[in-house]
Amino acid sequence: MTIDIFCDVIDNFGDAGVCWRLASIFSCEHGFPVKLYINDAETLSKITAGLDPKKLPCLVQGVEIHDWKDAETSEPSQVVIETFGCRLPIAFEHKIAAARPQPIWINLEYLSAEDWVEGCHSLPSPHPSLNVNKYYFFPGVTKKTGGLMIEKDLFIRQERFAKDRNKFLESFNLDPALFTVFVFCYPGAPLAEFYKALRQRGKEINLLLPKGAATDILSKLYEEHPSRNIQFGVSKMVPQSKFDKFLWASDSLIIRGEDSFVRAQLSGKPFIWNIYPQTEETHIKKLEAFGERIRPYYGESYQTWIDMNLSWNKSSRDLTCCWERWCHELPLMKEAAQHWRDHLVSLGSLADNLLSFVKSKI
Ligand code: TRH
Repeated sequence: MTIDIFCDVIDNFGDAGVCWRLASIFSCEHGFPVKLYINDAETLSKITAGLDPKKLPCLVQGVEIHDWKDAETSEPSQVVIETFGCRLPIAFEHKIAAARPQPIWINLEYLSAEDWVEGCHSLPSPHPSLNVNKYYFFPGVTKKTGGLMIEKDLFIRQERFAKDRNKFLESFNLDPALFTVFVFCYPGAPLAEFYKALRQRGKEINLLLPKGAATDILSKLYEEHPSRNIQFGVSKMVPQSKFDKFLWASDSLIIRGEDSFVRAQLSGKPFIWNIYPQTEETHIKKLEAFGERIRPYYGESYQTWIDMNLSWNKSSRDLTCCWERWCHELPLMKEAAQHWRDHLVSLGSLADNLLSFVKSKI
């Protein structure tokens, strides 16, 4: 089965991150020939080892990476995956409609825990002018969605990493005996409030941070208000295959967007989601919808989880107070995070669910 994946990078790393993860799973785990058409290989190169964005097309980890414009002169594969409604080149759409057997055309949507997703998942959408259907496939956290991307060896790799954790943290000059928080968030997050909360709590803590705008803001806060109880460990950006190590090494996670949000859930660690900001507080509705999904798994610690997460995504919560409760209830939330992970595993991996769906249409 040959597969085309189309990626239109809007901003940040998540569009490229989700597409690269899917392409890698199809190529490495299933051995399918995969072509990834992308409009911004420069961004992809920041999270992928061995990709020179100036030398396309190229083969990286079994994936054939093309500039988006190559699609104008290419024939469609048996499966075409449009991601996040990125709209394919018109000429390519016509080729899909004309090809026999007709390719299966999928639109892989953004992750959302909102109720409406279940009603739309896997539905066909007839093309307005061509004789072809596009099927909407939704990642999700319930049985009536496509589930989440989970590599087959993910948990074995996480277990193996445990013995290397201390050395990993020491490589960032962090004391592995201290409570460690991984921070990968947007620069607009309440970083000054967070830093104040850490100083007020006064307990020794490691902050593990990838280079970026949010880390620059926190570093500046540290320079202005040095604090002996806070240790900074700053890392350069690493290939996506190594990103999970940040999560596995830490005791609490602050993550963002979509792909790191998923990886945090799969790590089984307590996490705070700095959701991608949207107009009219649409992102708050998404956060609260996700909260309702995890509520049964978090039980009495749910209120602490949602208050902490709301404090990171809107100003109506006292972050210092939420942080105190968060640290106090960490053991409860760690247990809940692991129950939630078990639930996600029970849904099956998105790649397998997508392949089963495709086979049902052939
Ligand atoms: O970078 P993001 O904010 O991407 C966002 C989201 O995808 C959002 O849904 C989308 O609408 C918006 O972009 C346009 O966050 P996300 O989704 O966590 O993607 C980050 C990716 O970068 C993820 O795959 C992990 C990867 N990464 C690395 O591989 N190495 C690194 O060192 C770091 C820091 C990240």
